[in-house]
Amino acid sequence: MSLYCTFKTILITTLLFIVFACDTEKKEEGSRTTGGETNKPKGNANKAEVDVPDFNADSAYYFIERQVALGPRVPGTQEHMETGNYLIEQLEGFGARVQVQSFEAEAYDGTMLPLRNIFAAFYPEKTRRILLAAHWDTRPFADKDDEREREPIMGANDGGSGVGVLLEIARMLQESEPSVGVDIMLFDGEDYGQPQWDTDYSRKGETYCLGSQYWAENKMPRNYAAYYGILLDMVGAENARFGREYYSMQYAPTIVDKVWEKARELGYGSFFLQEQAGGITDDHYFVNQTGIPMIDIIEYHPQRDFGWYHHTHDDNMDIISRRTLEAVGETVSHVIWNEEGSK
Ligand code: AHN
Ligand code: ZN
Repeated sequence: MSLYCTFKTILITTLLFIVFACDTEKKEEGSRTTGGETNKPKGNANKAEVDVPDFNADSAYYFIERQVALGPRVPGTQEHMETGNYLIEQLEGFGARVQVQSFEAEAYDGTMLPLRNIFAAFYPEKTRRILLAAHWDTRPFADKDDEREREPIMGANDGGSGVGVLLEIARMLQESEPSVGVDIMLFDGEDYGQPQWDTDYSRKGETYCLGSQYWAENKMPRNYAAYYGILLDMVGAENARFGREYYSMQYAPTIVDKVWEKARELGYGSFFLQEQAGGITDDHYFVNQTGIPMIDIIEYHPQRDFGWYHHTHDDNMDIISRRTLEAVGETVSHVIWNEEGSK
């Protein structure tokens, strides 16, 4: 009798062990295929969440490569024109309703620039909407470099990365419908600001963010409103650090908290710093002036300023990291797909 019991106990223990071992193996397999060298708590911490489609960092990387391959996207050039056409085509291909705002804006030096803000609506019938944005133009000069300062930069990170992440999210939106509606705005003319060698400070107004400044004065669609917005700027460099940017904290502190908390939950707390960083006059500043609370996820370190490559020729594909793209893309998509729609 007691021998039988002991045998039974051993048998049950063995069976339980086998089941447990198989289960562990499955989980490890899962995290290996999704994270590579990473060890994030995927699949358990988020089980209570809705089904969030997978953000594919390889795909985002590829969308950056495509832009960079077209050349510097400097307003007024053939490369700029072709890239704009490429982006419109991609967004339409992902099922968005695309509207283009074409206009001319005066640069710091008086040059008239032909610009296009590209607006793509996903699930336009939904009333509660989130606005995602990035700038698609690149800087005409490398004024922080010590050579070829007057030649345009590649802008793999500054311009390319935000757009790359948003094109990947556009692909996911076609595949999987979230509860909220999503709009993607690609602003033009963000990076044509007065270069460092030009010391004429008599000019009035902000010389960066020409596209978002125009849009803030001429909304398209008319009376456009969103529940909140997220701007992505320089979100692809290796070892990027995102401080809590000052204007984001002024205009949309609860959105900053929501996004930073989601990043921490997903295991990306080392990218999204708890510290506050200074204010950046970026596209979100002008969107905020129109009453839409928008945050900026921007590589801007509380102590170290922008990334070391900023506005130099080092801003090319070599500094782009799939791990950073994944940290930002996965965080933003988890926020979106967990957002409740209007009742
Ligand atoms: C300023 O430099 C004040 N604003 C532009 C921020 C920026 C430049 N983002 C990307 N490039
Ligand atoms: Zn820039």
